[in-house]
Formats: sequence, C-alpha cells, structure tokens
Amino acid sequence: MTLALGRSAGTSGRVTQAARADVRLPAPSSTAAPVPAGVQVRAAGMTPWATPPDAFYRIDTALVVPQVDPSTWQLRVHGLVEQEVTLTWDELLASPLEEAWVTLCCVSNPVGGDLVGNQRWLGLPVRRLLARARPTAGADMVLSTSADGWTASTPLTALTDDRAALLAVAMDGAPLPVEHGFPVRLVVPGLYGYVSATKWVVDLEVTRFADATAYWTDRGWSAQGPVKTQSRIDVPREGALVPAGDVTVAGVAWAQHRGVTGVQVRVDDGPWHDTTLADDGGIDTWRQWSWTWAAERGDHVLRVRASDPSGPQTGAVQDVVPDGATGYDELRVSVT
Ligand SMILES: Nc1nc2c(c(=O)[nH]1)N[C@H]1C(S)=C(S)[C@@H](COP(=O)(O)O)O[C@H]1N2
Ligand SMILES: [Mo]
Repeated sequence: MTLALGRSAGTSGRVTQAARADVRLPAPSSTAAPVPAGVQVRAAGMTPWATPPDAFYRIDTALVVPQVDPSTWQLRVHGLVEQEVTLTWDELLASPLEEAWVTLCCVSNPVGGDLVGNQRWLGLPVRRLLARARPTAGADMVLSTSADGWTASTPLTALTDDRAALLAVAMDGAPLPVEHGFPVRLVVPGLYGYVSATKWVVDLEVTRFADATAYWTDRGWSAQGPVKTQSRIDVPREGALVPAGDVTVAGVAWAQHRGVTGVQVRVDDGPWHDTTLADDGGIDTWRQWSWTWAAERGDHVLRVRASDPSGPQTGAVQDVVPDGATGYDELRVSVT
C-alpha cells in the first residue's frame, strides 16, 4: 500500500513538476511596495529578512504531497452566498493579481522556534472573489478545503477587510513550490497558518463558526487563531562564548497586521533596554532589531520582548496548545 502510493506519487510528481515549469505568471496588477534596504540587520549569523523558499518551514498533514494539475484545478465558492462561483486556473491567472510581503507562522511554533518565514506572495485578493459570491447576512467564517481534504476556518472579516488576504499562485516571484501548495494556496496576514493558509486549496465554503469546524479545531486547537506578538534572539547563539566588551545582540519580532513598534532586551534581572529597529517592511512582515551589549564577564541570560500598538508582549509562559505559545525567548551566554 505504502509502496504503491509512493510510486504513483512519484509519477504524478513528475507531471506536476512539468506543469509547474510551464506556468507563465502574469505581471502583478499591483506590486508590493519596494522593500527598504535597511530591513536586514548586517550581523554574522543573522536570519535573512526574506526567507529563501527552499528554507521556508513546511507544516502539513500530507504523507504524500498532493499533486494538483493546474489545467484541471478549480476553486468552488459556495455556502452562504447569493451567487456560487467556480474559478479555473486560466481565469485566476487572467485576474488582477496583487503582490504582498507577508510573514507566515505556525501556531505550534515554540517560543524562540523557527516555524516562521517571510516571503513575497502573488495572488488574487480573496475579497474580490467573495464580492462576486456575495456572502449572506449571518455568515462569519470561510471553511477552506485542500485537495487532500484538510480544512481551515477563517473569520470572514479577515478575508473581506482591506488586508492582503490572497489566493496565492506565487512565492518569491515563482510558481508555488509543490510542497508549499502548488498551484494555489491561501495566505492571510495576521492569522496562524492552521486557520488560514490552506495549501492546494480547492473549495471555499462560506459558513458560520457555529455550524462548522476545521481540522485542527476538531483536535483541541482554538477555532480563532490570531498571531500573537513574539520576538526571538538569533545572534549570538544559545550557549555562545563571547569576549567581554561590545557584543551585537540581534533578532526578529513579529506582530502581523498590527506591526512591531519596539523591541527591548534585558540582561539577567536588569532593566529592559530599547533596541534599534531595522527598517520597516510593513505591518504584515516581521521586523529585525539589534542592540550593542557592553558584556561583562560571567554567565548571563538575555531575554527579549516586542511591543505592538497595544503594548509589550506578555511574559506569561503558555504552551502552543490551544492558540499559540507566549513567554520571552531567552538565551544563555558565557562572557569570557
Ligand atoms: N492542505 C494543507 N494546508 C495547510 C496545512 C495542512 O496540513 N494541509 N497546514 C497549515 C499550517 S498548520 C501551516 S502553519 C501552514 C504552513 O505553510 P508552509 O508549509 O507553506 O510553511 O500551512 C497550512 N496549510
Ligand atoms: Mo501551523
């Protein structure tokens, strides 16, 4: 059974790769605002602001990556709508497509973890598709389904307000990598992937939270999954030995669709110090920061916290279940 699955996936995998190689992406009708040169902190070992697609984290339940042929792909929009809509691949590529930088992260990312990445997506704003379908009064959720039957429940407002919620066909200017959802996936700023980022998407049902539940909600995770404001220290590394004197401390922070307004670092039980924020790539992307520490001999613990417009992130320690981890990322360093 496993072998047979493996073999057929291999064959269709080649077909999908060929179809992917044949895709001619249209020019965006709306390009992303140019990224300021200073989004990147220049420090050895620092995370790239734009995550290379082949280094982008991958999370899904697929044992075998779904192989979806764009020439037969269709998206059905139905449920609590006045007008059912079916969209084909050619219709999608002929639509005005918008480009946006969006940082995607996973609800199961532990504090300090790396299940987060930032990329430039190209796609049809979902709000345009929903405007054609015209959701009826009382609808408050869209249940999206993938070719392999995975589901996500997304608040209708996040798909109809002015944010860049996209039915995406490209990442980093190229068709989506197969494992990241080729040919079409959802990307919604401000929400964890499990309630928004359906890969290999084929169906959107406009419904109500009271009437339907999604894959991870049925397994103990929260129905609502707004991203929590978080920060991470990337430089120096955990357990590093550093010479006394000026040491660069740097990392990333994210508060998608609210924006990072500040990042502070603290040494042991000392005061919080403001760090220098790198240039801003927009409220839907992560933000880099750096701080020069006058390091004194001994073993120290560094902690970080980010602020969004509502204030600093919480230091209360919570596990990833049911709606995302909280607490400060911390790092031990020995100053010699
Ligand atoms: N079809 C499908 N889409 C999915 C998932 C899945 O299991 N199946 N996982 C979701 C989760 S939990 C996350 S965090 C993101 C991850 O997207 P990526 O693998 O492109 O980083 O995809 C989302 N979309
Ligand atoms: Mo996730």
